[in-house]
Amino acid sequence: MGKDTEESKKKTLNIKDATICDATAQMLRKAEKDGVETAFHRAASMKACPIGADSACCKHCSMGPCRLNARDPYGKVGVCGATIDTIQARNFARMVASGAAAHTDHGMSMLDLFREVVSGHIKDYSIKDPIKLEEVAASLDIDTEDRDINDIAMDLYKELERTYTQVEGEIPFAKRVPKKTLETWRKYDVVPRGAMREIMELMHRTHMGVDQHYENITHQCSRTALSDGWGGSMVATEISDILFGTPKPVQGDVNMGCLKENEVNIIIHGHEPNLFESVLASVDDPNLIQEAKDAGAHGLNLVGMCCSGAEMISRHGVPHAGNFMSTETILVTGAVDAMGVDVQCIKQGLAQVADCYGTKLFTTNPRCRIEGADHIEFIEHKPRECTDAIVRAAIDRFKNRKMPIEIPNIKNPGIHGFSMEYINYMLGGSFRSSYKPLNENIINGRIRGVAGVVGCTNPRVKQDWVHVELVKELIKNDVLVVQTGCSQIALAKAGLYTPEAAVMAGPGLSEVCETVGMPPVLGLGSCVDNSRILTACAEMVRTGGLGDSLADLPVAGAAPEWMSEKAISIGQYFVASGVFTVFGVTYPIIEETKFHKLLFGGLEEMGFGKWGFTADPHEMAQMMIAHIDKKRKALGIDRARERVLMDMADRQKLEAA
Ligand code: NFS
Ligand code: SF4
Repeated sequence: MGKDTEESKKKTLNIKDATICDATAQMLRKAEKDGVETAFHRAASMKACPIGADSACCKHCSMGPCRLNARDPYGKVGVCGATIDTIQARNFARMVASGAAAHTDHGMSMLDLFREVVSGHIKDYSIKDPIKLEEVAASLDIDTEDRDINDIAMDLYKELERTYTQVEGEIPFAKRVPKKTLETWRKYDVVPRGAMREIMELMHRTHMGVDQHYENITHQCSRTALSDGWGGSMVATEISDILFGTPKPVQGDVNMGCLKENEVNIIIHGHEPNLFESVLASVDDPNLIQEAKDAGAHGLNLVGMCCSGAEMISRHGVPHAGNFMSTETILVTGAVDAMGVDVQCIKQGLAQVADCYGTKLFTTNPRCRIEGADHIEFIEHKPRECTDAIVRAAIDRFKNRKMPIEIPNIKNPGIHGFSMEYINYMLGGSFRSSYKPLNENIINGRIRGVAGVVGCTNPRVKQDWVHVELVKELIKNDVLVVQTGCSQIALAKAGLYTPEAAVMAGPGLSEVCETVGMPPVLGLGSCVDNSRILTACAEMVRTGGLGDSLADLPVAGAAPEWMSEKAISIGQYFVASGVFTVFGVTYPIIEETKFHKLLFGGLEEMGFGKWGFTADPHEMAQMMIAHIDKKRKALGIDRARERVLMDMADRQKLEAA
């Protein structure tokens, strides 16, 4: 009986309001027929805790947990006397610490791998992009002239290790930060030392009875977040490029139609590219292909999801089946023979769904095990042991498929794989490879500004809808959009990753796209590749004509469907770098409190960027465009845009006549 009442309390999911992804919707309908529950269903039946949503509670000690009132935030304080601003700032800080820890731990793993490859202990990987190695080394003042590539690499390793372990001094990539931005950071003492130190200090300061001034906590939030953006994440990107190749535009398919009924389907979902690279080697192995054929399959089909998938489509054109909110639903196809996961954004709910459909679910990283999933440890010194075993398990499951299979027949082709280096080359051409043409097009107004639209999907909002509406509105207004992670996949599914999508852009942006042959939306890869946006912005400042600091640039950022603590760390490092950053879904701080005012305005007055919030994509676009226009005006380039649009209108009239 208890179960019945529980069941009857469950709100039914309205699939039409849950997602605009047709494949996901089709699988949600099938899941309901099959009696299978997903995060969509759980979100519908579980209301978010209203006190937690406002960040109005503290459980940092056992005198509490203390609960304040969001409607009267200054009406009371915690048992220790902590005010609402302290409590919110500490909660926010812990999100930053956790998010930054995730990215920097990932980056540190990449760096460990790099060391082992360079020292010859790991033979399965090698330096794929020596040019990038030299460029990164040179950017850190490491001598590259007439030196052995391995010596340069070892020096680079030692230098980059400071990103994590350094106790005093500035992290290596602080050298990439424009001078005026760095001056602001130094003034407020937020230049990161090493990430480990910053995260440790932030955890210390947010302990009961330590830092109880929201402004002081916020500065340590900035320092920790910057150790992610210009530290851990940037190292992850640069090292992955050096080891696995710097992305260049490549054609790739997205969506669930990438699964193939007559092949052994293997999905890799997570964040670290090394696992994926080795599975790629496994599925290319003639012996394993033969084993698949012997089992009656036409071949092995490797497909990515989430961030490591976004990285693999960018680097190799490996097909991508969907973003975060589709990881459970894709198992409902019954066609996934094995799913291998490593770290981050792996729902525990996967185990249950995998079990329902007989999909073999494997964890591979010592940091992440899931009850009910099998664990095959991925050991970098012998990676193929793990990845071959995953492939064999998939073949075995293929042979014994019991479930009826239903694969949504939807596949969206597009061009992925833009990098800071390629944007350089693409716009400048091989002879004058530089950011000058980008800056010129911004100065003359064809491109109004640049927006980074990134981050997760979240079952509290209609999947993909906020991303897609926002990006369409931005490009219509001549804002060039760069993307990463699950947002990139949302727009690729909506068809915006083709050069033909340029017709959806405003007259100025579409002219640039047509001249260069690029889509109006550029995918840069995974969430750690947000660091590519920082590097590109720094390059725009260095190239000249758009101000002296990152805060001067006509750029803005958004994570319209965010859900993870990593997103908060990313948001804070963009804000601390000088960028106006808008989040959707919800914002975990009570409006009109002092801490809120600091994040949403006070920081900007100090020379940083600021936060913004709205759940509405159209309003979000207008906020970002207004900010871009404000920056254009401050740079004195607002008139140029009016002129160029007028010229274009004249020309169009002439053409029409
Ligand atoms: Ni970013 Fe990637 Fe996706 Fe969000 Fe998760 S996969 S690191 S956190 S959900 S974009
Ligand atoms: Fe309450 Fe203060 Fe303890 Fe937090 S730290 S639970 S506000 S007494």
